[in-house]
Amino acid sequence: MRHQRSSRRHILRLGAAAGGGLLAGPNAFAAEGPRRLGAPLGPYGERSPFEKAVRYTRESKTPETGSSFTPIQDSLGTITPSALHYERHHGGIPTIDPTTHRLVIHGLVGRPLSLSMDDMRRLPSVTRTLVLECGGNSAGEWVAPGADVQRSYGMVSGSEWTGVPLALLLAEVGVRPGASWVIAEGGDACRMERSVPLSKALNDSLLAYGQNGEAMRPAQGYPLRLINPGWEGNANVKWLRSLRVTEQPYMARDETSKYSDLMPDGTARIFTYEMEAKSVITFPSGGQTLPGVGLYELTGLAWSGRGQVDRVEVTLDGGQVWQRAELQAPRLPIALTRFRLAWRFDGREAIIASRAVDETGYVQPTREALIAARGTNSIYHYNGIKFWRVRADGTVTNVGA
Ligand SMILES: Nc1nc2c(c(=O)[nH]1)N[C@H]1C(S)=C(S)[C@@H](COP(=O)(O)O)O[C@H]1N2
Ligand SMILES: [Mo]
Repeated sequence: MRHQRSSRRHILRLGAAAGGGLLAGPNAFAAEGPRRLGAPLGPYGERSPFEKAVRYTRESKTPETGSSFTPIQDSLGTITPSALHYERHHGGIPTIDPTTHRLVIHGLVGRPLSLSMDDMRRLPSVTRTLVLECGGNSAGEWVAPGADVQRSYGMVSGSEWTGVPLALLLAEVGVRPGASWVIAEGGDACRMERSVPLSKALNDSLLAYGQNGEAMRPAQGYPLRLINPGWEGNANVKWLRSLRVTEQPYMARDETSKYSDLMPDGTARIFTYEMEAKSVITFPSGGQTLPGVGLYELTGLAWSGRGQVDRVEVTLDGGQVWQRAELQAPRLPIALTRFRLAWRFDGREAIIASRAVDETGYVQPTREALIAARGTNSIYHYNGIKFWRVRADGTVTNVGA
């Protein structure tokens, strides 16, 4: 497969392709007036007032229980600004004073602990860049492909998280023989609880307090949240107040009636924590319009809960020919991975899609293959290949709705 790059040929033809609009003439700076002094300095930064990208929030009669969606069509690179991280809460965003907040670690342990945030911050920490995706992201695609990438794929974000490895604290409290689960409980009104196998807790679970270089936002779980790398968003309990070491899973609401996957034969898969490889083209995507023929960057995001994205392949002809996109380096495991492909739109309809392959060799399935395996009642863990139609007039719609 040929690795297509932005070649010199593309660049040389750019001015001509854009109808001369990019050619700088002798009066290129004519509209520039005299320069005035700018605004003074400020204590906490704001983005430019010209920038308008916002989270989309579905209207709800119970606004405390809702979701908001990251504008991934406007995202650049691989880090989601904390202010645009998607949100999913089941009981509103609690206001927690970090000076009084405590994390209690108890149950089948030798020495139960109650830790303050100062205690947490004192301990050896690690930082990891990770993708976080709601298990219900793209749930609508099971039924009908969505028309807009933010609304159908925006419950995914990428952050740099800083915190204390859970393994370190489990060593401090001394896990007793027979223990095999850790039950995490949040401090919000819904009393969110999830069961985490001890093997995961000892492997890479993180008790995070930092996000993108500062304390995490209230919506993300301030002052402390559990991060389970690669696992469905729901298993990343926010506003963490208690960890109970047990012999058995808790069989909590959010791992039985919710966040379990109903299969075609009427059985349900439970504890399907891992998010499998997925990708989506964010430009061009539904609702956007290409202003004309010429050179564009086709781009999107790929990720896998199992490790690195090995490659992303893009089709421009509805899935007959696939070519490799360029992947942004470094490719971090379990992190958003941006892919890019220089693409010349020639004014003919193009049916485009991306397909991610992760380091385990897992290939993102087609929607048809996914539905053949899981039916259409699963709700969670949709990761089918997403097709967009770029029409001759440059408008972009979803395919198959
Ligand atoms: N305590 C608590 N933790 C929670 C939730 C919640 O409502 N309460 N929502 C979960 C769900 S369903 C998801 S997808 C993620 C969302 O995290 P975010 O809001 O930081 O994106 O948090 C999870 N952790
Ligand atoms: Mo979720």
